[in-house]
Amino acid sequence: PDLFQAPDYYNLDDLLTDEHKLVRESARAWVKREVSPIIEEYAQRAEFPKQIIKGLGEIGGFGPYIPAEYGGAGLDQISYGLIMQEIERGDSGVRSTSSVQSSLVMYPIWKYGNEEQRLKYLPKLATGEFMGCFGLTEPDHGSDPGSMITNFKDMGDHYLLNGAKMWISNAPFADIAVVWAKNEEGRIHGLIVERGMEGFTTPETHNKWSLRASSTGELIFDNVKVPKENLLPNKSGLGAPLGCLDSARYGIAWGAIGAAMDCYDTALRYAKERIQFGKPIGGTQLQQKKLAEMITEITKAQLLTWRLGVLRNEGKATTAQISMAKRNNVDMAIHIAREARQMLGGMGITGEYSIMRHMMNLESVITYEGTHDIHLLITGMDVTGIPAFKS
Ligand code: TGC
Ligand code: FAD
Repeated sequence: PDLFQAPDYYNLDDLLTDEHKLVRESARAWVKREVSPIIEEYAQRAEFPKQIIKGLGEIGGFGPYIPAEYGGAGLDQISYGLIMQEIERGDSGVRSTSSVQSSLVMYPIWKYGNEEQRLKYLPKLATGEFMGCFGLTEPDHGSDPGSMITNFKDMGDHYLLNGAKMWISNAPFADIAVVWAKNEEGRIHGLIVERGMEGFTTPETHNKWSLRASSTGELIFDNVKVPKENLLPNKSGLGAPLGCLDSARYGIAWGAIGAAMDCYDTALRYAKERIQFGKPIGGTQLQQKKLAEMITEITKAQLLTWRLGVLRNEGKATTAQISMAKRNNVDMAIHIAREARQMLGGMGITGEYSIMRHMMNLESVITYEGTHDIHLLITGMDVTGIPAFKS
């Protein structure tokens, strides 16, 4: 059984409303019931468990902050964060599906789409009847998406889309893709591409050692005719996809805390029960150092993220503040996963425990949505005013 107990060392629950706690409890109970018992098997098989899609929608995992009139849960940013924390406590790959659907598919349709597009897609995305993916990264343009080459031409009654995207979460089974491409003037726009359009294929990426329970693929556009009404009309330029990333990265900052909490909780439990040299390993100074540092780092990350949530609720959080939290928390989680894995000795490398899966998953999380380096450079640019990544 899933025995997980969430640490709350600084009584952070006192900062939450009853609604926050209710939302978190329902997500936590669902993860214990529907995700934890099956996820290891799906990760080992490198398969996304599609049967959880409906439940993910029911706990607010798809569009938690999208208004109820479009089928979203209409929750605030703290509730959104808490849902991500609970889902990633189960598995980063499942949280990826939730992040992509919510912040990278529903968010741009809500913010940059017109009313017809919102009504056509958002309610079905909120329940999981439609699944979406987000195509920004290309084989030759990852950290620097502004240099993308995927493009579309105005053919009068439709657009003609050509190019390729790589490393796209949910691509192999998504019904729709929000694709970022340049027009003939080189301006970036978002287009909704639907499965079944001629010339559009989504081959799966195999042999990942990380995020194995998430399905990743390519998006290939070979003269795809996209109807004109599928262009997102209300924002263009690189700022449009970057605006979606703000929302997804914020969710990841919370999600990483969930993965770290699960590793800490598992290691603490094990350390109290595992006897070596006649006493629990948790009674040794070396293992206590690891546990004490873990709970300290989790608590710091919780405070950082809670404050960021308040700023987001007030509409005041900056991109650089979000970068700091994403970078700090994912790094924190990956360190905790590595230390926790060692605390379990040989048992730590097996699928009997969740730690090694979290550790491998976090290698993707520290890379996607802006690498660890890129977020440091965003902070560097923010404090100096000089972008170090540009020539
Ligand atoms: P830069 O010149 O800084 O900016 C270009 C234009 O965008 C504006 N802008 C923003 N607008 C809205 N929100 C933001 N957060 C914005 N940040 C910048 C900016 O004002 C400018 O506007 P304008 O009108 O002057 O044109 O752009 P740059 O090319 O120098 O790049 C900056 C950099 C490196 C920080 C950016 O490219 C970046 O963040 N790169 C990382 C790429 C990345 O994160 N890719 C993620 C792909 S999606 C993914 O990984 C999903 S994983 C699945 C899951 O979530 O689980
Ligand atoms: P590169 O940009 O080639 O970077 C390689 C290395 O160089 C990194 O260490 C990087 O930090 C470093 N580097 C780059 N530029 C600089 C610089 N100026 N200064 C110093 N160091 C630098 N993308 C999507 O669009 N949609 C998705 O759904 C999606 N899902 C993903 C799922 C998974 C499992 C993975 C692994 C990736 C996913 N991505 C997705 C892509 C992800 O966002 C990119 O992998 C990421 O942005 C990095 O791009 P890259 O892999 O091309 O690495």
